[in-house]
Amino acid sequence: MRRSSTGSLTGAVALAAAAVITPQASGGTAAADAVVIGGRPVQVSETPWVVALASRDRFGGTRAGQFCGGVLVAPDKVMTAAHCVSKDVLGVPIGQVRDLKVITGRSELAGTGGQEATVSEVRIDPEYDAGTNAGDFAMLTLSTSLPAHHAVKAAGPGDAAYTPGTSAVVYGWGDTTGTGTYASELHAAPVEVLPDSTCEIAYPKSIYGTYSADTMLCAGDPEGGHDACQGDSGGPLVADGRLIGLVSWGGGCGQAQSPGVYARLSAAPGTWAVRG
Ligand code: 4AZ
Repeated sequence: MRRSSTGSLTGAVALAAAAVITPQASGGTAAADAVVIGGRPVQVSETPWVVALASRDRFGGTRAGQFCGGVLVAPDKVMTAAHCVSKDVLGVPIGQVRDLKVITGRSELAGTGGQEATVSEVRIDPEYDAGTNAGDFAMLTLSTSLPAHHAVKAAGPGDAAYTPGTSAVVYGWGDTTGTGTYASELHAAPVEVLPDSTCEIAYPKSIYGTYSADTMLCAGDPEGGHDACQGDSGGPLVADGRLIGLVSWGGGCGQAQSPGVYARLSAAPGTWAVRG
């Protein structure tokens, strides 16, 4: 989640159950989200469901316009965080971002590998609350389909992968240091699913958001050092080969007392049919 330099949440996204993107001119720039702390470079060929959201118009061309992560959940469906497609992040309403792309099959953002898919539709969870960060889910429909085996399976409600103590991996091109060092190569960091009580204690109506296990999942490194960070938002948290979360928010990056908060996959809108 992007926030102002004072650490408070900025702006609110106008909610729409479904907004069809229409090409329109856009101008100006907005700061990008970015990160993975304590990770290692990985090849997206091993994890073809990890995708980058990009707009060169909004974020410039040096890192192919990457500003968030996403995850392929069906041949033509990409899940990301609702806040990633908010005006707060984009600087303009999503419908005005005419060059929104989903980059697949490219580990190195400076390279030309893989594909850049266009997006035909953006849906935001109608329950998304930009104040608390609850329901931080969005679903993008791609104009072209990718191979079905590139999609990841999602963990349904009650899946053992949500159990605290489970080892998980978070993926992204975001900040690798917490000080604005954006990765140009995809990184992955090991974290563990933490008890909800850990995030309830860390984030009781905090300036960053309010933790609620209804739609959020707590994960991190109890000792600090491994975490998602700015620019990783919308990207996948995977455990036992199944998608359990999307990078959503947290207080800073990589600090033991401030775990990462993820959108809990099992709480995504039922009509989106993203269960494994
Ligand atoms: C962000 O600003 C962000 N450490 C994402 C994840 C975390 C913190 C910030 C979790 O996009």
